[in-house]
Order: sequence, then structure tokens, then C-alpha cells
Amino acid sequence: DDTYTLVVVRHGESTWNNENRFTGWKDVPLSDKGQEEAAQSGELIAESGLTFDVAYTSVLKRAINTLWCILEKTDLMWIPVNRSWRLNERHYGALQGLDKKETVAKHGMDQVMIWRRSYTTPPPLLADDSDDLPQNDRKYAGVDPADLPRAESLKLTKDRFLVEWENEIAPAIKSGKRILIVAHGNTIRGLCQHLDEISDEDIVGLDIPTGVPLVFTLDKDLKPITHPEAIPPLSARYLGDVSGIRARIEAVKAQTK
Ligand code: DG2
Repeated sequence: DDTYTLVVVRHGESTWNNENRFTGWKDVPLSDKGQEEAAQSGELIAESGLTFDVAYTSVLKRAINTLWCILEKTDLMWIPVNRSWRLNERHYGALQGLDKKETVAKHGMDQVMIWRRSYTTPPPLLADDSDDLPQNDRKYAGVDPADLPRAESLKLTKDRFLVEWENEIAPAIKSGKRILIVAHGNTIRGLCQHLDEISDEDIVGLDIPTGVPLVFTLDKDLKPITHPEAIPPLSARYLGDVSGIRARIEAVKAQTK
């Protein structure tokens, strides 16, 4: 078999997903339900017989903790784990911490959907005196300050993620390593757009469910091979039961409804 398998998982529900608050780089934990989702995704991966040589995640605890749950369920706690800010969620700028529905009430649905889903328009910038500036956070001490955002569009998120993809992850896949990525809604949207060549118009409609493994089959050149059970525009299939997955996708959409 000369194909590669890549497994990508969005972290389980966080406390702020549950509270409908814009999160971005705010480092909030998994909710109890999110812990369960993470463990279930690990069980699904274990049952499917998939295994990994290396894992990649962000520097945010909701993703790291999800990865830990998966590694525990798959008995892979020993494998190397790479944490990078480049896998972080999109920086949600001045929206971070705000209630998504209250933001709709204040700015209107059209504006909020542009901030949440448009490809190129970033949310409003974090203020100069914000306590949340990444340059004041020890987590990002090793990062070139010029790379640290104050708000990101999907395009900016995708571009900084793809640096890690091109330099680290894609070469690891091509060397034959079996890779698990645990990341966030918008970094995964960026990766899907890149792999499946989804248009800037169609990416607006793609929502990623929490805690569901997404399994890509890639050819030698890392071009995706469409799975018969894939839900367009994705080439990959989700593991698990279809109605549960649809419910979680609807929950993402419902955050501003
Ligand atoms: C969510 C995504 O990020 O929100 O930052 O609020 O994947 O880390 O829970 P995640 C956030 P939407 O873009 O879907 O509103």
C-alpha cells in the first residue's frame, strides 16, 4: 500500500465552547463533556486499529488534554509529541471572551459570520493595552514577536499553520511516520482547505465537530484520495456514528443562531 493515513481531531468541547464564548488563544480547559468526547475519540481510533508514530498539537490545554486522552486510549502515551503555537486556534482578537450570541445582537449576524467564517477578514484587533497580548505570555517567549498576531482571519491562520505543515508535518508523513494532529476548529478548516483544495467561497460552510477523528488517505504527493463515505467538500471520513457527528456540526453552527 503506497498511501499514507493522517488522522486529525478537533479538541473536545471546551468550557467556552459550552458557554458560546469566542475563545481563540484564551487557554480554557475541556468541559466534562469535552473530556468524554476526547476519550470516545480515542476509543474509536483504538477500535479502528489506527496507530501513530508522532503527534502534533497546539500549546493550548484543550487540544493537549484531548491528545492525552487519545494517547491513553490507544496505549501510545510514549510517542513523541510536538507542541507548536502554529497549530493554535485562530486568534480571535478583541472578540476573545465575548458571548457569541450577544455579539450577534450587538453587531448583527452578517458581521459576526464574516468574523467567524470569512476567509480574509480578521476579527477586530486586540487592544494595545490588552492583558492578552501574546508577547506578554511566557508560552510564546521563543516566538519571533513579528509572527505573533493580534487577530487572525482564516487565511492568516492557515498561512502560519502551513509553515509547520510544510517544514515538519508533511516531511514526517513522507518519511513513513504515522501522524496524529490534535488541533482547533479553524486550524483544521485551514488544513482541510489546503488538502482538499476547497474554494474560498465553499470553506465558509465547513464546520468541524469537536472530538471526532477525521481520517485522510493521502497519495505519495500528499494529494487526498476521496473516501466513499466522505461528506463533501471533504475527502476524509469521520470515525463514529453519522447522526452524532451531524449533531456536533450543528452545535458549532448553532453557537450564533
Ligand atoms: C473556537 C472556534 O475555537 O470558534 O475560538 O471560539 O476550536 O478552539 O473551540 P476552538 C473559538 P468558531 O470560529 O467556530 O466560532
